[in-house]
Parts: sequence; C-alpha cells; structure tokens
Amino acid sequence: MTQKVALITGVTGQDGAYLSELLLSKGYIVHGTKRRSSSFNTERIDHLYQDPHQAGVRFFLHYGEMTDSTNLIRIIQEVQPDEIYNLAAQSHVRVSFETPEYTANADAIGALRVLEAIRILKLEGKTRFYQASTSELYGKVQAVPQTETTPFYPRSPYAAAKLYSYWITVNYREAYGIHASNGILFNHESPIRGETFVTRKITRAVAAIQHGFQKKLYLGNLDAKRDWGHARDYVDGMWRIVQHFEPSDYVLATGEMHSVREFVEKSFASVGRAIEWKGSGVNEKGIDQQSGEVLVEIDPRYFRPAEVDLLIGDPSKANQVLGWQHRTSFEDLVREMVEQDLQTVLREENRQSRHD
Ligand code: NDP
Ligand code: GDR
Repeated sequence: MTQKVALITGVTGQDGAYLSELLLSKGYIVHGTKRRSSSFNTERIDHLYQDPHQAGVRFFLHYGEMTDSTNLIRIIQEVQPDEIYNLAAQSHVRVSFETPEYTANADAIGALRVLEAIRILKLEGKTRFYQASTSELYGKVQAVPQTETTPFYPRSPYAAAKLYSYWITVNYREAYGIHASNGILFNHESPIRGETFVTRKITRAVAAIQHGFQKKLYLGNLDAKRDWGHARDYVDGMWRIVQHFEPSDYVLATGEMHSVREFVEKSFASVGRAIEWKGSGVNEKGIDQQSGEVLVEIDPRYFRPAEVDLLIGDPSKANQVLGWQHRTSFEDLVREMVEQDLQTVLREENRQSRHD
C-alpha cells in the first residue's frame, strides 16, 4: 500500500504537534505549515524534525500563511496531499475582539482559500479536508448539551469567523463533492497548550507559585464553564473523521462540564494547597486555607465584551459512527498539566538565571 500524505496547516500549534505525532506513528508522510517568525516558533515539533538530507524522511515543514492564497495553492500543488487538516487559525477568543478583521481573514477566508486551492488544482476526487470547527459556534447556548443539530449563536469575532469556515466546508462538500468534514471540538488542553488560554495560565501559575517564582494569579471570569478534554484524545477523533467513507460533521467532547473556579481549585489541590474563596465580583479572592496568602485575584482586563457562559458537548454521534471516545479524565488532565509545568517552570527559571 502506498504511504498516505497529509498536510497540516498550523503544525506548530498544540493540535498540530499531537496530530503530527499520531500521523507519523501511523506511517504517514506529514507536511506542515509554519509561519515565518523573528524568533523560533517550532518548540512543540522540534522532537519530530528530521534532517531533510537523510533518506526516508517523513516530516516536512513549509512556510505557510492563511492570508496568502498564492502560498497555499503552491504548497498544496507541491505536496499533493491525500488529507488536509486545516488547523491554522488566530485561535484566541479574547484577542479576536482586538483583531477582528485579521481573525476573519485567517480563520474564515483562510479555510475558503484551502478549499478553493483543492478545486483550482482539481484535487476534489483525491484530497480529503478537515476543518477545525469549534464549540464556540454555540456561544450563547440554545440547548444543553450541544449536539451537531444545536443552533449556533456565535459570541465573538473568532466564533463568527469560524461560523463562516464551518458553513463553507459544508457548502464545498455539497456543491463540489469534496470529502470535507467539520470537527466541532470542545476545549481540549495539554501540557503544550498555549500559555494564554485559561487552563495553561492556571497550571503554569500554580507551578510558579509552588516554586516561589510568582506570588499571585490574576484571572477574569471564574464562573465560565467548559467541557475540557485532552488534545491527544481529540486528534485521534480528527483522524477518524477523515477516514470515514462519508464526510460529515461531528462533535468531539467529554460530556462533562467544570468551571474555571474548579480548575483553579483542582490545580492547587494537586500541589497540596486548598483554596478558599472570599469576597465577590471583582473583589473576590482565592486564599490559601493554611497560610492565608492571597493566591488568586480578579483582573477585569480578562473579562470579554461578550462571554460564553457554559459549554457541554454530547459526542454520541462520534462515539457511535467513529467509535471515538475521550480517554483522559478531567482530574488526570489537570494533574498531567500541573506536573509538567512544575518541571517546565523550573527549567525556564534556570535558563533565565544563567543569562542574568
Ligand atoms: P494554536 O493557537 O495552538 O495553534 C494555531 C496554529 O495556527 C499555530 O501553528 C499558529 O502559528 C497557526 N497560525 C495562526 N495564524 C496563522 C496564519 N495567519 N497563517 C498561518 N498559520 C497561522 O491552536 P490549537 O492547536 O489549540 O487549535 C488548532 C485549531 O483548532 C485552531 O483552528 C483552533 O481555532 C481550533 N480549535 C481549538 C480548540 C482547542 O480547545 N484547542 C477547540 C476547537 C477548535 P504560530 O505557532 O506561529 O502562532
Ligand atoms: P476559550 O478558552 O475562550 O474557551 O477558547 P480560554 O481558555 O481562553 O477561556 C476559557 C474561559 O475562561 C475564562 N477566563 C479566562 N480566559 C483566559 N484566556 N484568561 C484568563 O485570565 C481568564 N479568566 C477567566 C474565559 O472568559 C472563558 O470563559 C478556546 C480556544 O482554544 C478556541 O480556539 C477554541 O475554539 C475554544 O477553546 C473551544
């Protein structure tokens, strides 16, 4: 059997790294796009790098930019992929309120550019397409739990852009017969999650506080509730979606919901600290029950102009059709992230002090 060739846009992100590992372990040739940056941005995939001068290389990087059609067409022409996983995006909801036009360009029109490239290059019959859709589409939720048929109600420029990319994926499937699918993925995290998303921000802070490098953690809305899973489990779901003979749209979620507040409590608990909450609103504080130290405070800068209060997904379709289910519990996810950050924070501090 010939080796399958996959192209992953946004390979340097959290999901790009886990998906590359998965596809390489399945024998794929993997091409990924990274952005030109003034500093190194390949930390998550450096362990996968292979010297292109050697024989049998199966992992390749290309400079890719979602706002540049010519670039995307050229890469897809060169690579002739059997599968494209479109993961590249400006993925931060809060940031999308500050860069709405850029977010629409990269996240909405970016997906269109890839789909059009498939048509322009006449790859409709060869190349399967996966779009990284999101639970943020449900926004102001219309039903609990959310399924593939729950109406969307986006609450941010990010979600509105992803609404376009969701529907253009459906449209290109129906109009041109492209094997194009959406994974409607609920929040998924890991020790390599971006540091500005709330889970990683919390676990890094807990580790830094535990090592004595930091005193406090400032957060926004503690009462937001999310359905948090592990990225490793979710990239397996992406792959299963693309393998199925019939393209379709699937929710990937755990079916469990927890608040940011609970995430904070569990993270501190994993280093043996119990948090007690005192005060309310912006004056609420998280206090170490034993020492009385204030460890968590509210900074209204982290509030969003419009918030998504709660998300909880029903992954029954993925479970029944694809045999997919999440494997990592909420407790294990928090523990793994804190344990890793205890080491990461220490390593970074040591590196820093060598430069002082
Ligand atoms: P990350 O933010 O970790 O990774 C995003 C990737 O996209 C990075 O490689 C980034 O490059 C790249 N990128 C950003 N903008 C551009 C651009 N203009 N051109 C080319 N590349 C670009 O996201 P995740 O890995 O967490 O998520 C992957 C995808 O899944 C995203 O589309 C996200 O919106 C979506 N999603 C994520 C969920 C989650 O919980 N993680 C849930 C549902 C959907 P660089 O490294 O240089 O920044
Ligand atoms: P989200 O993730 O917006 O769900 O998008 P994020 O971790 O940023 O926020 C989750 C919830 O936590 C609240 N929150 C804070 N968030 C951040 N980032 N920083 C804080 O200090 C803070 N304090 C409280 C937020 O208000 C929010 O309610 C993620 C991204 O990966 C998207 O790309 C993806 O589509 C969705 O998950 C599913």
